[in-house]
Amino acid sequence: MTLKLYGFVHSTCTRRVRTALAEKGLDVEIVPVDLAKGEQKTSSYLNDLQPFGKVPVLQDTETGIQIYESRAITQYIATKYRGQGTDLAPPESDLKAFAYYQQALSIEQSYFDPLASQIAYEKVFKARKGHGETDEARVQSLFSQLELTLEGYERVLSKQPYLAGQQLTLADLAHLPYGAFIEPFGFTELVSKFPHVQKWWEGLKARESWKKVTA
Ligand SMILES: N[C@@H](CCC(=O)N[C@@H](CS)C(=O)NCC(=O)O)C(=O)O
Repeated sequence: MTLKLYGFVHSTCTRRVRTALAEKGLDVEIVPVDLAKGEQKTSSYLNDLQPFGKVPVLQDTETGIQIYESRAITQYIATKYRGQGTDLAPPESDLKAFAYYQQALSIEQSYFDPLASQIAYEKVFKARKGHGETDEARVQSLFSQLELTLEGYERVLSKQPYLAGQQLTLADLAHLPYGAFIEPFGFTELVSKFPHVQKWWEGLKARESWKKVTA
């Protein structure tokens, strides 16, 4: 198989990549990396695959390219397979669309991911890593900050269906793994306060790609 993905199938970042692959209708060989056993911290993994000891990593035997960071991987997939499956990112040559796409990518990484991933850490990963109990006051504070963030999303999404404009892009899909992860801890309720955000969110979750990844 042309594409090999080192990852842990249920990990949020691996799911981000698998969603983009599914949108493109691409098959991938998953090479399991057992995070619980610390396989991502072995010296061969750190030296040969991912210097920071994280998943996922994509190897493309056709181009010889090996790349890590889930968002960079999805951009690579969107660019290499432009014209196949869902178009996930505008080209640089479309100056306006590209500018708004970069803006949307930055929104997700700056305002959404830090809060959602910290909630996931407090509620699940903290205990799993032996770092202690959930700090519920911190979770509440993170959710309050996320509410202010979603107010911004509501302003954007009341004017256009997707974060970058009229078309779905990787910037929208990038929200799925952590958004779905924190749904049971209060995200579903929070989203329901914002009609345009809710429509956008439900639309993302209903995509065949996401259903495939979470099946
Ligand atoms: N920014 C990176 C984050 C990678 C990351 O944090 N991966 C997690 C799984 S979602 C991981 O490998 N955790 C294992 C560890 O930190 O030891 C990306 O998007 O790929």
